[in-house]
Amino acid sequence: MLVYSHPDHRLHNPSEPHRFGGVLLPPAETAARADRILSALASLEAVDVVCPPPVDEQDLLLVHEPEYLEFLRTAHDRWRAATGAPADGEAVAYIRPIPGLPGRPPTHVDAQLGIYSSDVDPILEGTWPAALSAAASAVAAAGVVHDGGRVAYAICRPPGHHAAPATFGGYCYLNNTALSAAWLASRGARVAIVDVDTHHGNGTQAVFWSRGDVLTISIHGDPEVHFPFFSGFPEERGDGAGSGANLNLPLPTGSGWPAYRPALEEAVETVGSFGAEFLVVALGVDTHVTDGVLALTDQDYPLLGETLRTGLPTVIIQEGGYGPGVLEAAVPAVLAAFV
Ligand code: Q9C
Ligand code: ZN
Repeated sequence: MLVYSHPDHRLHNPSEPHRFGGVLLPPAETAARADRILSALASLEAVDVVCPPPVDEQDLLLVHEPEYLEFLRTAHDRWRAATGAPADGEAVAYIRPIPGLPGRPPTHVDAQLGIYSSDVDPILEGTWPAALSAAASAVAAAGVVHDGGRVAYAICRPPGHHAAPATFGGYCYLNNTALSAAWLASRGARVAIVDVDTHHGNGTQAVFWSRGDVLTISIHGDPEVHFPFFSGFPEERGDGAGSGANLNLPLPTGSGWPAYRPALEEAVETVGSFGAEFLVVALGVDTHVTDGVLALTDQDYPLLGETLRTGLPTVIIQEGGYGPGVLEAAVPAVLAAFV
């Protein structure tokens, strides 16, 4: 199996703790995650790890607003110039507009951080090149299946599925999953996305909300009580040409394989009835019981990989998965079962 990984991911390695649930927590989405996946892949046969070529700006524009891309590219430099922060400083939003109040589009980088982020994620000096490197892996993997390959896996980090056309959040800056699907769709294909990360793929839903050529399905922990809270409910079905082409399958907190499996089977059936020609899997393994949202265990991931084997050419994009041992066990298990 062809696996894409780019060393520039290390340029985004946040270290500043943030307050969650009343305590300061160190960042969970760190450079070590990709290393952990790479060394775990050594247990698989016939794995070819390659570095992707750079991604074209035109391909990023299939998903993201030009102003947003320009902001991501320049934000850290502008933030340093405006604040005197050091090169290793982490720029984080601390102000957002009051809904309904008139105002002007902000020009100061501190205000723009509040416009272009939905969360408290930082922008580091290397965030832009790292995000570009993940997008490059996602688009290269799409190219493989477009050219007749059966499967390709992209070790994307930072992850992508919480990034919308013009916002970053949930550790995500460029939506790698959406870029891979949009690239295939731009070649005229019908594409389905099945997002098995434990959090709703809100950014991906936003990207394709009004499009009928890309089906988006997300299985996730109940957004009433879990990140990203504001979306992921079953009544969100898409709009206009995209009406009916978005499917959310939230599950109660603590759901294990017995509840997960029917949802995954419904997802796979929906991919079939949509008439998809390609499948893009947003592979988060934060569904593991140790991550506290859903409750899959090591033995469930081979079944998950098997169920995702639809016969369609498939791109697998890495999303979440953090806890000790989880990436190491779950990612090779899914890939081995899929192949
Ligand atoms: N206890 C992905 O899995 N939650 N993003 C912070 C910490 C943020 C997850 C709460 C969850 C983002 C790609
Ligand atoms: Zn997640």
